Amino acid sequence: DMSTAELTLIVAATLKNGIGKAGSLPWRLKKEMAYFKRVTTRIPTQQGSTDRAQNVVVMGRKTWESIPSKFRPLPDRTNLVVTRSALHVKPEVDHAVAHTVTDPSDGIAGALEHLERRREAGTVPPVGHIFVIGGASIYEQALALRQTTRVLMTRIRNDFDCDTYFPLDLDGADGEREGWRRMSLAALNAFTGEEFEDGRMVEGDVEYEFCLYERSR
Ligand code: FOL
Repeated sequence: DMSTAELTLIVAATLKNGIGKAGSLPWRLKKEMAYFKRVTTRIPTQQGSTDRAQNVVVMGRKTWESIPSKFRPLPDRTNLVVTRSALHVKPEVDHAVAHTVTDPSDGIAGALEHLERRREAGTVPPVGHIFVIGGASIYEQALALRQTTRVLMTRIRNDFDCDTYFPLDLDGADGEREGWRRMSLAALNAFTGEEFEDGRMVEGDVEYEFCLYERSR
């Protein structure tokens, strides 16, 4: 069931773990965003009757609002917005796609229960991967759950001015203490379905690297 399904965080962050500035992304990286879209959309390789499956993207209300209205709900993915007040997103969601769900209950756990009920009712398609797409407080909630076993981190080498931070230093003592280990590019390719020969990228004057971290349950 959903309440124990593995969760994967996906995030782009600077070396200081900066992820946001003034309610949006501090950078505009076209190829990086294309990677986010491909990876969160691509269905894990099938066994059996999962051919209508969609991945789920779980996000906080502020992240929902940060997505340009022409791009939301993120297409071909079941969008799950975590908020204490259904009023915040409901009018837009009601005009959006049937695959969008909102839930005002207790954080990620409540949202996953909501997803489970929607599955049982048949109002959302079968679930592929579940991605947590932020922001900071949603990442923090997810990192506290043992079912969170992967982080797809795009590490941005340039320094950008940020006011929001990823709540765990994966490469530091805290990451190690909590069991996080950097995996190979082959492991990243296997999980994401990408075919990189090198995870390091350059876009304009910005350098970044696609990384995968895992921990055991
Ligand atoms: N993870 C990574 N690796 N990069 C990100 O930029 C990122 N962003 C968020 C969460 N995890 C991330 C949250 N912010 C869109 C906009 C903001 C956003 C996430 C997604 C968005 O509009 N995505 C569209 C594609 C838009 C485009 O082509 O420009 C989508 O369909 O995914």
